[in-house]
Amino acid sequence: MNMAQNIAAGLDRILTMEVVRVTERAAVAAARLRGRGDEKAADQVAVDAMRQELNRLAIKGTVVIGEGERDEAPMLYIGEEVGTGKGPAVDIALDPLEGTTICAKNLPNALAVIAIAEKGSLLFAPDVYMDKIAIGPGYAEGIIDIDAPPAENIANLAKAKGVAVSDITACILDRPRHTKLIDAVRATGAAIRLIGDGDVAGVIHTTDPDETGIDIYLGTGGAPEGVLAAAALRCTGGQMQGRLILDTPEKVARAEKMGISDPKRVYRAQDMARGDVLFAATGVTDGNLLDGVKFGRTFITTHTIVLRSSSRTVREIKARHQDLEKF
Ligand code: VTB
Repeated sequence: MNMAQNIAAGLDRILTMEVVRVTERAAVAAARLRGRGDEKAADQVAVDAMRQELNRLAIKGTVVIGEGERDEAPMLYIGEEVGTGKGPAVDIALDPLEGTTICAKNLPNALAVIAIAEKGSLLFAPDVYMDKIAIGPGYAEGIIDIDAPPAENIANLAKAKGVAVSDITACILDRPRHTKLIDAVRATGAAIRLIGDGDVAGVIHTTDPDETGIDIYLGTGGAPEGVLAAAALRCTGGQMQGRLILDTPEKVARAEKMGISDPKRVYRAQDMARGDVLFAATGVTDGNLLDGVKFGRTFITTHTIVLRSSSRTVREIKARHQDLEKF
């Protein structure tokens, strides 16, 4: 395939480089408010910063996963048009600060995150919970099943990895709703890393178990975060299944309005993020895969991963920003 065909086949590859600035900028803004105990303020500055930078991109973008419905989020709301308007029509899922509480407490793995996909190819997910299961690349399709008991999924994974069940670590959000799940996983002998927030990072961590120590992600978290994580897995490889938790007639109706006709459907990563997808995340606080923003006396450093599904390239970009005025 020559370059022109490559571009025609998916997203403009130049975007892979351009998108880095978007998450870098949001991460730097949020990092200035690390450890101040003020989630709202940290989120707000990240949203402002991300939006400013996004509006410089040569795209005709529509936010499909954003800060909320138009009436509840003044900026980066679902449906907001972003970019210069001169460029490819794309859909965007974003979370300028994934893990607002993590950032406010200055704990690991807060991220600024964005996914860009061809128009119409990201799941239009309502802001409800999603049951999720994810593992990294290199395993046969079908070794995990969202409907199987956790012990079965963990045993299958251990077997496929060629290790004992006790060598497997699952990542689970530390929530009372997960008490049963946690007990079931502990009963297998596997280890659990309980995280306070940030399940986009939790899912991504399964893609590099040697680096992160996480083999499998289990449990319920936000559906929008599920779509973002699916976009990342599409690029790195790995398997994910998610099912929306539509446990009231109101939620079923809301989902229906967004085009979801089967409330019990199990979505795989490739159903949540189809076609060519770009994904970028910059560390806000230090984490297992990404360093947080560092403020030097004369420069700022950022650490970003940028992924693209069509080429499956994983780029890590460590940037030293010396013109501090730009932030
Ligand atoms: C997760 C996590 C987020 O929400 O999706 C979680 O990734 C789920 O909701 O960072 P609850 O907090 O209600 O359990 C966050 O923690 C916050 O958006």
